[in-house]
Amino acid sequence: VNARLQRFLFALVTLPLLLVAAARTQQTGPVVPLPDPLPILGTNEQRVRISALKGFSFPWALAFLPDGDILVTERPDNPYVGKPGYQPQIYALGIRNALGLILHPRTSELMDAEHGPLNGDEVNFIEAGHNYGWPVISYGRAYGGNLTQGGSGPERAEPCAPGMDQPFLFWAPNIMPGGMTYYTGDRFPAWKDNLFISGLGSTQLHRVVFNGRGLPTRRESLLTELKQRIRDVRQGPDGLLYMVTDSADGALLRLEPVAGG
Ligand SMILES: [Ca+2]
Repeated sequence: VNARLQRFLFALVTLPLLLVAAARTQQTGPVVPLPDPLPILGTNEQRVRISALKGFSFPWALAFLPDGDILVTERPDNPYVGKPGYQPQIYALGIRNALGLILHPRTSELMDAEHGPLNGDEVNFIEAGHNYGWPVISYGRAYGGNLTQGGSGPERAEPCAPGMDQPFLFWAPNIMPGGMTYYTGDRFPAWKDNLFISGLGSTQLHRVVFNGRGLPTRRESLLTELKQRIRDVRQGPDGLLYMVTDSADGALLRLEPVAGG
């Protein structure tokens, strides 16, 4: 374990809030408390490798996305514990660069918002032992425009394969998701139980509306006039929405309903 990683882990043990801030500068994902209660950390940090975690014992579980393609924890009930050919830390497979990672506030289900290549951004409900497809299948294509080739596209031209989960939501063109929040507050009654995803390259706050059975029915791009990369969106204890923009002159934004509007 290199010194950098040790410092990283020490910070995680002692200063979880600072970790979130520090992690953002390393382009890592958010820390999400699990119900059991164990923290889970998503990251696309290439330099934090699973192999670097061997021999390190944690008082709680971690989840890493070392190359943006798998999610791992050290929970003893992980689905791949004892299975030949699999690292026991693996929780789910086939996840690509998940910058958004939350627990659904009503069901405690783990959800990710992840970047596809050229198109194919996704939101998934992450279940233990499931495979979410990358790099085999995707609704995106290679950055050069080819469906599969070029090293950046999926392996298969068709976007589905046996044993691999379809995304709950996908986008073309991409919204380039940052953070995500499922709104349960009372300050925006029309937005209750909507999903909000911050858009980085798409410079928007993306809203997803669901029907009574939780199926997506409508999508809307908000705040596009700001022309700001929005790094994360959260619901505050006051029921308002807070966002941080992603730039050298970044700002913390609070979204409030207009009186009488
Ligand atoms: Ca997928």
